[in-house]
Amino acid sequence: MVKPLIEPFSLVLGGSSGIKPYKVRLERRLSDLRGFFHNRRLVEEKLSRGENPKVYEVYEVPQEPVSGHLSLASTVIFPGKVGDEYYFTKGHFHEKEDASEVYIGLEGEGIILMQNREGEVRHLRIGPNVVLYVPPGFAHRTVNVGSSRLVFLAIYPSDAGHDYGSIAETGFAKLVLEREGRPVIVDNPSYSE
Ligand code: M6P
Ligand code: ZN
Repeated sequence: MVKPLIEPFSLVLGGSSGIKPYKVRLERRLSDLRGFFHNRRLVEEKLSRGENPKVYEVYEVPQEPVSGHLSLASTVIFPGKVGDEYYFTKGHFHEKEDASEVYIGLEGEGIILMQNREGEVRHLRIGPNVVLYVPPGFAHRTVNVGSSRLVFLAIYPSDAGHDYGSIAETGFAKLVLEREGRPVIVDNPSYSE
């Protein structure tokens, strides 16, 4: 018999952190997302005025990065935009190409952009009671398209790894922008394959 590495545990959903208790808290501000929003000039202008708003927070319950374990994380994306582009997470591929991920919507309204290595994009809505499957091979970015916090729980293999480099280099092929008060998905003019 293999000796279990850790004891079973449970978490409670809800509250300001989305899950409780959590182990690690990360925050991403506008300055951490330099180069990610399509209007880079506007980002630099805001930063030079001393505006560096918090875009999202991640509350993690990570496990050892070994096969068989699952890590848990809730993400809170604040409402906001840079120009007409809604706040979003950086987005990443998994370093382990066969690692998938499940998202469970807790609060607010969002769109998950998913893009494979061929640059094909899929998108799905997330919100309370939505369970969403990100298959292996798709980079994933979450966009808050509502006027309140977007909160969701993510469950993923703890050895999945985050590859941010590919997305930082090429961007996503689609942008989620506000047009007449509603989100629209448009081609990213600066996407490079
Ligand atoms: C979800 C999961 C996490 C991820 C977080 C923020 O909770 O996918 O693994 O870290 O969103 O997304 P990103 O790492 O792309 O900034
Ligand atoms: Zn992931």
